[in-house]
Amino acid sequence: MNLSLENLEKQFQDRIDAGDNIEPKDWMPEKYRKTHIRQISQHAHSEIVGMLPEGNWITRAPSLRRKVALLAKVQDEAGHGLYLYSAAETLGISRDELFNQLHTGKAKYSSIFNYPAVTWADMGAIGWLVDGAAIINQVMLTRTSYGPYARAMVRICKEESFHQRQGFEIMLTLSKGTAEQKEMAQDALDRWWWPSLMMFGPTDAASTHTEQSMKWKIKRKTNDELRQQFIDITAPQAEFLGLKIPDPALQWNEERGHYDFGEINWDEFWQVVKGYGPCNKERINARVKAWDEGAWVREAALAYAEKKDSIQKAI
Ligand code: FAQ
Repeated sequence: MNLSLENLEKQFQDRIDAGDNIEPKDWMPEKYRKTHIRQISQHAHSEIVGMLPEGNWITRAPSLRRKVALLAKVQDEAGHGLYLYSAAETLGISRDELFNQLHTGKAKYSSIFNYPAVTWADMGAIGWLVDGAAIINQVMLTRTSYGPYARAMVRICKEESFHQRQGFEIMLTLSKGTAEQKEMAQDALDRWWWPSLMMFGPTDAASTHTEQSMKWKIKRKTNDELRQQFIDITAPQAEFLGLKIPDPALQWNEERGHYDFGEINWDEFWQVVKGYGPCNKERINARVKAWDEGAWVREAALAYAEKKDSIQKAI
């Protein structure tokens, strides 16, 4: 058997090309493992940090029904974070290290969560646009080549579609409400539209990882393809709501069979990614505070596990 690195890499690529899932104990190139740790952990951190803008509105939801739905959604996001941290751990990195990377700024999380949620309509816009964008990306990831990540995505996508609908329903209620409510919905769309498009990452030309990630079927579609898909689905929904997407260049292009759209402000995107967005500091401080204040819970859980283990051994 030829176990040279070159041959192992070729066999690995053959498996990917044949559509095999890669499982935790399978041989994999170090870069494949690292790319997955980076992407899955960025995704997990996004879910956990993503709880903050909405968590802020649970106590101020306008009715019991809205409160219950929002609470369930935010709890789902915690669950998504946990599946994803578990998937990342199968690649040989500890949960403590993953959190440490988030708290020290070594690991990224989605740019979108560095924007503030200032009105109730933002709960609608986040569900409709942010979860809507997340689903487009994540449906693709149900077919990603790493088994634990792909399987986590199947369940996450089911929950995300409930999230998207609860957001759309908030927008629908507001846009059919009083003039003031409709104005709130429009204002939320104005503020969340462009950051939602940025969630898909830089253009394909500026993306550092897309080419290799497509070869390894980590990604099945490029950033630009997914962004276009999101715009094509969302533009008619805005029309249905009677709201105007804040892009004068947005227009259906019969020839391309897609919507044309205006230039994204990439300077803003990179500023937010580098830590200079409106809420970056606030978000990280909130996560570090939660980690510090939760130390006693981790210690108690550990002490309980050790005690249980020693009783088990003594029997
Ligand atoms: N924000 O070469 P690429 C959610 C970084 S979940 C920050 O194109 P890649 C649920 C990228 O890391 C939302 N950084 O990278 C929810 C790389 O930097 P690095 C999260 C970004 O990985 C809803 C550099 O730019 N979803 O919302 C962003 O091939 C509501 C070059 O970029 C996922 O994480 C960004 N937007 O493609 C929760 C999905 N974009 O690491 C609560 C999984 C790019 O080399 C409420 N991730 N960067 O230092 C992916 O599919 C991919 O990682 C992409 C980026 C598509 C995000």
